This record gives sequence, structure tokens and C-alpha cells, in this order.
Amino acid sequence: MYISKLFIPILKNNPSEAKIKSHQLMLRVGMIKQSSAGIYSWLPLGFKVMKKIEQIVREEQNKIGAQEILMPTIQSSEIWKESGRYEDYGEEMLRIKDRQNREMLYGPTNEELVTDIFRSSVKSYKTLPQLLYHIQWKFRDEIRPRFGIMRCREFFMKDAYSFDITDEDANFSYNKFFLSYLRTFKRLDLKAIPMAADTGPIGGNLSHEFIILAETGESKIYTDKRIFELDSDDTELERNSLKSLREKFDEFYSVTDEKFDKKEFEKKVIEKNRLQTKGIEVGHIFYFGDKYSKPMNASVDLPGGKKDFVKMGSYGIGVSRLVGAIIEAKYDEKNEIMKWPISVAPYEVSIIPMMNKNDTSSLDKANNIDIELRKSNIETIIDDTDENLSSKVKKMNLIGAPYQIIIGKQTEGDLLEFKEIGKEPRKIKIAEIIKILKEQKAKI
Ligand code: P5A
Repeated sequence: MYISKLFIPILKNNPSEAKIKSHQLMLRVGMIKQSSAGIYSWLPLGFKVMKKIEQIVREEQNKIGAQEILMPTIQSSEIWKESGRYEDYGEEMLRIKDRQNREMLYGPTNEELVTDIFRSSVKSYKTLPQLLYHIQWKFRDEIRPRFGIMRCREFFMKDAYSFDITDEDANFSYNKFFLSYLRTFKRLDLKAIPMAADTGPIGGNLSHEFIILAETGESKIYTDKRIFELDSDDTELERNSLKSLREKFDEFYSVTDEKFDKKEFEKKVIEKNRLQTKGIEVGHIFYFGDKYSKPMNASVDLPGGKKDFVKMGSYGIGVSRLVGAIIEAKYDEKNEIMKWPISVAPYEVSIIPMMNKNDTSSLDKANNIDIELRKSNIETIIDDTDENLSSKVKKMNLIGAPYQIIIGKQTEGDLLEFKEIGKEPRKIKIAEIIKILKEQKAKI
């Protein structure tokens, strides 16, 4: 694709209203545009990245056996009155009246709606467990929306819900999501750490937030540094293996500030392993037993003829927030270089020809390279403008395709100037470039 034909409204300088680097970059390269306080339109570049993140999240949900559904954004107040949360939720809930004067709301989360779906069709323990998820817009009338799409009012969330009959089974479901979250964030090239957290308006007594470290994050965290070395590598989707994985992580002190206890921290973590810093919450999982199923009467028949309320959990990932979180983790603000992980990059290779008046040979070469790369399903962007080479490179450094091919004076015959963004260029043939990219993509 020629950059001149794309809708990428780039700004010359950093916008002054943006206080953190992800917000700056997103406005600077036209990924989003604010439409009103805390509400954004997603422009092509931002939307492309968000859709790729969404797809990775979806694949990892499917891998643990969760089934995708789609619930509406507008909900009836009735079910929230049944659960008792209609009043409790407070001013964060956007309440609406329809033309029949019925009380409706823009969903901030979906525990009630999914419980209503479940109770209307599942009657027997035989169909359990059920893991359902959807990826849908949410609205929370945050008192202080800030940092662009990091804390906004309308945001895109993956929310999943589990239904089981015993606490033990419900724990198994919880652990499946625990694993799928570790795998999801790894594919996004993020190190997200699970931390014991408060449950807030969702409720329950077991909860982990998944947090990535960032100075600009809004969550204060206290951890044992050694937790960063853990991985989910060979965990199988099986009860004991998942239990061990949870235990392996839970063994290390790792909490957000609501759960922080100075004495406990100092007792459990020796000084050199203590880490007290800030982070961004990219996911949050909850177990709350029958908090919703009981008041909403969602029960199933048990083997002996008795009935019981199902045990539920809910599991959220901030899909739109992740776009900002990845930028916070990967953007070198000082040198103005963004390198998207290849798994979510809006383009994989930028082709930057040096243009000379009346001489189209560089652009012709760029077009030929583009054809070759696209044959191998590599996503490209060509800078076909008349700008000089250095301003083109600067622009592409902000757009952040992880690889660049520069066609300039240095280009001789078959050898192309190829570089991984931020690193030294090397001269290699197109076939080798394709090989490198295929290898990188295969790792996703
Ligand atoms: C879990 C799924 C829930 O809502 N109910 C369904 C539970 N959890 S949560 O922690 O409140 O939100 C889940 C994730 O959504 C992102 N998020 C936000 N992103 C942008 N702007 C906001 N205002 C916002 N609020 C929540 C976070 O990533 C959070 O972990």
C-alpha cells in the first residue's frame, strides 16, 4: 500500500494534550481521534493493531475451550435489579430510557446478561462446564477519563464467564483462564504478571490482576522480583498441571496496593528481591461462586435429583487498553522509534524508496519488492511521497513496522538495505528477507 493513499493523519509534533507516551504516539500517527471526553474513534492504523490483538485474544480463548458469543451493548435494567447491582454500581453506569420509558443501560460488564442467557437454556449438570466469552464495547462513565484509550469511557473488552457445579471444578475453569492469559500476553510480547487483587464491584473472594510494568501505570504494585522469571511453558490443559502453575505463581508475594501489607511484604520477601513500582492492568480474573446465580436463580439439576446454583467466575482483558500498553512497553520516546511486536504490527515491513525527480527506478524497485513480499503474505507499506529519505525514515519509525527496506544510493543489484527497526542495516537479498520474516512470524 502506498502511504499517500492511506488515511494516516500524521502530526509533525507531539500533541500537547497527551501526558503519556502511548497517548502521544497514538495521536501523533493518527491511530485514534477523540470524539468526546473519554470516547474515541479508531482510525485505520489503530484499528488494524486492535483487531490483531483481538484475534490473538480470541485464539487463546478458543484453545481452552471457551465459546464465542456476542451480547449487545445495551442491556435492560431488570436483570441488574435482580442481581442487586443496579443501585450499587453507581454513577459509572450510563443509564438510558427508551421511548417506552423503560430503564436501559450501556453495559459496563456482562455478569447479569450472561447469567440470564445461561439460566434460560442450561438445566442439567451434564452440560457443565460452560465457558462463554464475547469481545464487545463497554461503557463506564469514569469520573476522570485520562491517558487516551488507557482509561476511557467507551472501551473494547474481552469478557468471559465460567459456569461449574463445584468449587473444585470452578477452580479448574479459573486456572484455564489463568493459563490462557499468560499465553495471550506472551504472544503480544508482554511480560504480564498475575497479582492478587481486590474484587471491587464485580465481587467474590479470589482474583488476580495481570499487570505489565510501566512508570505511567495507574496500579501500584509490590512484588517479589523472582516472579518475573516464571513462565507457563509446558503447562497442559489438565487439572493438576494447571493447579501447579497457579501454585508456582501464587508462591511469590505479588499484590496491588489494595492488598498490600507492609509487614507481610517484609517478612515474605528478602530486601534484594523486593520490587515496589507501578503497572498497567491489562487483564483481571474473578471467582465469585454464586454471587449472581443465587439471586438470579441460575441452577442446574444434580445427579441425585437435587438442584444447586452454579458457581461462576468472570475474566476480562482490556483489548483496546492493550494497544496503549504495548506502546508504553515498546516505544522509545527519546529516539522516536516504535517497534510493534510482529504479532500485532499494523505493517510488517516498510519499504522506503529514495525518490529522484524524473527517475522512477527506486519506486519501480519498491513495487517489485512489494509484490514479492505480498506473495509470501507479508504486510507492507511503501512511502511513495517526495519527502527526503531521512524524514521518510523518521515517519516510518513512528508508524512502527518492525522491519524496513531502504532503497537508496546504497542499493546495488540484488542486495537490499534491510534493517530491523532501531538496529544497524545489513545488505541481503529478497529471498533472505522473506526467510527471516517467515521465521519471525512462525514464532507467534
Ligand atoms: C471481568 C470480565 C470486569 O469487568 N467482568 C467481566 C469483569 N473486570 S474489570 O477489571 O473491571 O475490567 C477488565 C479489564 O478491562 C480493562 N478496563 C478498561 N480499559 C480502558 N478503559 C477503562 N475505563 C477500563 N476499565 C477496565 C482493563 O484492562 C481491565 O483489566
